[in-house]
Amino acid sequence: MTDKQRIFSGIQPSGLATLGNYLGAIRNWVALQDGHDCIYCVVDLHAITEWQDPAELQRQTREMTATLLACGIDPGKHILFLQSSVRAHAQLAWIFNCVARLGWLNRMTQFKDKAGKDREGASAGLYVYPNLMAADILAYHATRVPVGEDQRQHLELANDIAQKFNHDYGVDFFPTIEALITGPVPRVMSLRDGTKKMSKSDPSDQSRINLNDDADTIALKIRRAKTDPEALPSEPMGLANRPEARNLVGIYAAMDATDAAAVLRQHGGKGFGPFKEALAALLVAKLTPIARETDRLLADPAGVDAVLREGAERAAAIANPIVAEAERLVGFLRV
Ligand code: AQP
Repeated sequence: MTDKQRIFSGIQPSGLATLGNYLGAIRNWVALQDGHDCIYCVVDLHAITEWQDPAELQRQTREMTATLLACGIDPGKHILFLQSSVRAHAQLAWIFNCVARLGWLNRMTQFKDKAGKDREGASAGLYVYPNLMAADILAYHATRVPVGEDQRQHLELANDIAQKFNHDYGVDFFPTIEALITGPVPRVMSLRDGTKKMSKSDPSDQSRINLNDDADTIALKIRRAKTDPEALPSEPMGLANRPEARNLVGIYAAMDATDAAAVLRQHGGKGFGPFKEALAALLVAKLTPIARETDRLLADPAGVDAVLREGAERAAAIANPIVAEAERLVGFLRV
């Protein structure tokens, strides 16, 4: 690694990567490889904050890794690894559990969203998830974290933890983290409900485009995507209070590297039928090469595992000394 700014980001193997993960995170991760030292992590410790079938978790972990490689993550120049294989994450997270305040965690909206009405039934891991996320980043002294808009609150909490640690132990040890929230579509919404985020763990497969969907599946999901009875407006202002239309136009614009105004200049005034056809064609053209490459990589699971193994060694070489120093600062006796 060099003295370029260090980037850290992670993705949960809690399902197959979705179009939301791609536009909100992965595409950006690939672009950031120019000009930064990047550490990208498949975060299985985070995934088990909600129960995962063990065999599925293993399968999804390999598949997520292959998808990241197929999208263009370059493990030759950067680091791609599995969170549970670098123990430093869990070790630092414990220290952060003791630094973070309950009041801070109580404000986290993702916990409220994910726990839903059954807060008492949620795992303690889900509650302290942001502390582990802070540890993921700060174990590498990473300063820039590309995430979707929904993760901004967790990054603010990570900075609160870093500051309190520095203050409590009278040091200037952990750096300030900057959220990199970019891309024309900060939040991709469900195809079944334009007010809900597209999620890999949504029970309905029809709610999302998976990066491994084939052409027919993509076309069918887009054809069935919820819309309203009006024609498409000719200007972005006309998308107000039309969450499903706004979402589809936003996806089109992001996939075509343009903006909503340009999409509506071309498709405004018409019904959703022809627009959905054009959107499906665009998604098929951009996503099916990724699915093909993912399949090619998965045909050699040992090759995918080797990428993770080598990545874990390089990640541990950075994180272990930083976490050992944090432990020394806390006052753990090493004999
Ligand atoms: N719908 C989305 N729009 C934009 N960005 C998104 N991200 C996720 N969904 C969208 C971004 O993807 C990155 C990795 O996410 P994650 O795997 O850590 O967990 P998540 O945000 O909880 O994603 P999911 O798909 O909704 O997973 P589940 O269903 O397991 O909870 C993050 O940068 C996230 O912002």
